[in-house]
Amino acid sequence: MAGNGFKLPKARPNGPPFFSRNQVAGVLHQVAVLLELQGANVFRVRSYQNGSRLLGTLTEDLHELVVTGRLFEMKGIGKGLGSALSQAILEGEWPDDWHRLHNDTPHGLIEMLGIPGLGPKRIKLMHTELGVDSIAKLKEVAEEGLIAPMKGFGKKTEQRMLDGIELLSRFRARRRLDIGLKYGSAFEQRIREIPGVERVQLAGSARRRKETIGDLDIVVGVTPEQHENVANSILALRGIADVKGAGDSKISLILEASIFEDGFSLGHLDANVLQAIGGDDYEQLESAGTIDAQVRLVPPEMFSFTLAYFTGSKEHNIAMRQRAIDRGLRLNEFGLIPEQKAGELKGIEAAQFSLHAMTEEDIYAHLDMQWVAPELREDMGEMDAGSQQALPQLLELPSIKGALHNHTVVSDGEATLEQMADAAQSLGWNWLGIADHSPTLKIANGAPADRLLEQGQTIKQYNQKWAEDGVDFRLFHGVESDILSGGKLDHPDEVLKELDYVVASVHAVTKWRGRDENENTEELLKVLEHPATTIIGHPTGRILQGREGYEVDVYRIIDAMAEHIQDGKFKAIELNASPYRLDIDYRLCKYAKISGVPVAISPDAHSTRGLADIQYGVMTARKGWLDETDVLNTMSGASLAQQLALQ
Ligand code: DGT
Ligand code: CA
Ligand code: ZN
Repeated sequence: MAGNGFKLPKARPNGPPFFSRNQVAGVLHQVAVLLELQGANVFRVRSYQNGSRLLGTLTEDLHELVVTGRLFEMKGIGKGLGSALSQAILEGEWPDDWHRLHNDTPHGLIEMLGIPGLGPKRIKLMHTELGVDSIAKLKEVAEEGLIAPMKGFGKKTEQRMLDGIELLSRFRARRRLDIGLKYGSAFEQRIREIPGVERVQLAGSARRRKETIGDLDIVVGVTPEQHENVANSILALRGIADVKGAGDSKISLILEASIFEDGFSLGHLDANVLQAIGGDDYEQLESAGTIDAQVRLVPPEMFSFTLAYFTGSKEHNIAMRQRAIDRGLRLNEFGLIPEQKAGELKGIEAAQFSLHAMTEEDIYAHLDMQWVAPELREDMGEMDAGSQQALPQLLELPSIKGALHNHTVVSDGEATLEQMADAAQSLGWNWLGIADHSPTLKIANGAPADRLLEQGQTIKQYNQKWAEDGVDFRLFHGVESDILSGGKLDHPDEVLKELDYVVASVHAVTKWRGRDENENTEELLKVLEHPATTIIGHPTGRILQGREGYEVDVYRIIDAMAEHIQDGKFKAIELNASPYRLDIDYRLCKYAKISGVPVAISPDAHSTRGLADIQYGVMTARKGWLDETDVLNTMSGASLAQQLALQ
């Protein structure tokens, strides 16, 4: 998190200039913060802050300014600062007292800067008055109520700090899949551009599309001659906040948001989600966040073995290794080695006897197996299926023809009906479902019945027009109905019967979290009984890194859906594709599949851009073993219309 990049940058080897303007501006900002943490005189602090701001907005070349001496003529750059900067730019040396400032500041104080809304001034105060020198200590004194009585702090500030600590700890541990993939693909792309790199591939949990990522694992294939060059080039890539270790074949790094050329942005967030995930502090945390990356450099002939090993999961690897042992083979990150030939040799030494595998398919084939898609490598049945050539033909993004749960300006969406329909058509979809929020959900501007019905009329007109013009596109009209007390829907039956479908969702999460699993499940079963209910939306209510869902037995919900389907009804379970939710979980997808209950992948889009979240739904569906026939999103508009008419 913030704080990792808090150190003086190393001079680039081929200066002058030894530092870029951005680096110098960053250092001045750090010095100002460190001085503040030490309680230095405000004028001194301000001079560094001003210097940093000045450099940040400079239009002239800094090196040029130093060489010509014009730097000293600039307003706001005093003699002392001017000489320090000249020395840095021309000789690659930062002043000794800046080094000292870094060394003398307790690391814990710098770490505390990562807590949203907490600045150096307050940290300094708490340090002097309460001896707070780490996040752990801050938590302790805040919980004891010692912060609130301090002048200028108060109860609210104290609580905000506790919330901030909690939020920070969640973001430190893991990052969401979408964020992990953003960093992972940006980093992979940069490595790919380095001359001498033969192969590069993201491995680990990101490749397996887990819902959250601990750290990124990247495998690079490079010849021994190019090894050193490539390793050095990787270390020089932008976006690296810190190097934790650089050995012969492994580099451990911390990546930060400066890896993204166009900056880091999150896009529109649904109010419910934002609230659960930390409100306005969330965006600050997410963009100040970092992610660890482990890079392995291996010779090209070893690449597939290393890739397979670091793709994991650990459980899948163990099962694979056992299968190899049964065939007299030793499987590891270096190769697939006949025990007989390897004898006493260990590790990389033994790899000279490895069977050849230029692709992962080759490795699996050596073990008499079908190639297992990375998403399935969780030791959840893929070993058996793979050895019986019975793995599913996993769903792919281009097979998606539409999605049912999306919002417009009629409730809390950003885009109009027309804009959403256009966006769906540009994605190549044949249909789109609109399910705006129902009246009870005030936070999401839930629409009253008359506005909902009016929306239905507009949809009918568009559908008619498309049909007349021979355009293969249609809109379905639904609602995302809140589930009210007693398992009731949020509109009277005569309104509901005008709709093509209903997504029934829980939003009163606090209340639902206060009840037990059985009560919650019973209520969902009740909603499901209503003939208008088609889909249960985000069935567990979890927000990844935000909050746990309410307790609910989704297995029973799926069982009940299966029964309704046998009675000739049409019901589906939602896989909410928002990367904040991924709800239901991939583990439950497989259960829906074997129960014959269709999965509705829902981007839950609140803007045209939001439709693209379908990709995370497809990833999760694949991880849950789903093929084209298991999801309703691959149906043609005509057959979906037929099914919905069964309701
Ligand atoms: P993460 O980073 O927590 O999201 O999850 P992974 O799966 O990326 O795990 P990570 O980064 O600790 O290690 C990457 C892969 O390396 C892991 O999926 C399997 C492999 N691996 C790591 N440690 C072991 C181990 O002790 N035994 C085996 N068989 N494989 C391991
Ligand atoms: Ca990992
Ligand atoms: Zn919802």
